[in-house]
Amino acid sequence: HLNNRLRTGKLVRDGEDRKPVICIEGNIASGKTTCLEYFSKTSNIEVLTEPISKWRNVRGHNPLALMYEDPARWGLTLQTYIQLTVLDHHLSKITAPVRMMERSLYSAKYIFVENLYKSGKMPEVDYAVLTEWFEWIINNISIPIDLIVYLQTSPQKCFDRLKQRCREEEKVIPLEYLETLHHMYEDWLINHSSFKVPAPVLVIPADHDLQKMLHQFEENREKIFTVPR
Ligand code: DCP
Repeated sequence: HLNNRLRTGKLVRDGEDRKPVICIEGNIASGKTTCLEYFSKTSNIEVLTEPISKWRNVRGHNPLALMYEDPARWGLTLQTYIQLTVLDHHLSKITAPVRMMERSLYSAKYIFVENLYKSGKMPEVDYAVLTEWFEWIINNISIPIDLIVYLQTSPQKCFDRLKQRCREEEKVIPLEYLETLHHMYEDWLINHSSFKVPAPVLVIPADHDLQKMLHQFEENREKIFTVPR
């Protein structure tokens, strides 16, 4: 989709039209998919959910399961592939007046890759290679994001939901893993104490039951869709 260099020198999407892009961020099982589904049913927007099916099956392999089995061996494999599939989403042509997507290239790096490295589960050379890739991408390709909607949860709530949904690969996830990811999200999007935040952040408390969550999404509709560009 890339055929063009703008004045910034960065590659841009083919037929770049600068429609608003909203990224839904939050811990594992924070309810991102529910949020995307709600807005896809009630508005004229394009919704891109995470390509998790690809992460579970790339030419017959399951890098997501491998990563949970042995993060030190397979973390790089999974995260390289995630970076590719998420970049592909960022660069695909927007098919409605607004795009809403699950997570972003930024959280893949600033939360998941950083966590693997900082927790001693990713060798330094793997981290260095992923970081070189990430920095090349953000320095050379335009990845516009206009708003981050942060579904703010407690790690315990995510843990409960994780148990309920019972995804095979995720059975090994302990509460501590969700606590670490939570603190990394908070440092990034709330405390502004880790990495650059690429867009304004709207926080939605997301520990509530489904009915209350849908109500809150509706209450925030105006704020979400009148995002300035
Ligand atoms: N994952 C990962 N590294 C990333 C992104 C995701 O290891 N860079 C893993 C974490 C989960 C799985 O992929 O095991 C899916 O994660 P998400 O939280 O993105 O998707 P959910 O389905 O959990 O989101 P939600 O329940 O909020 O809809």
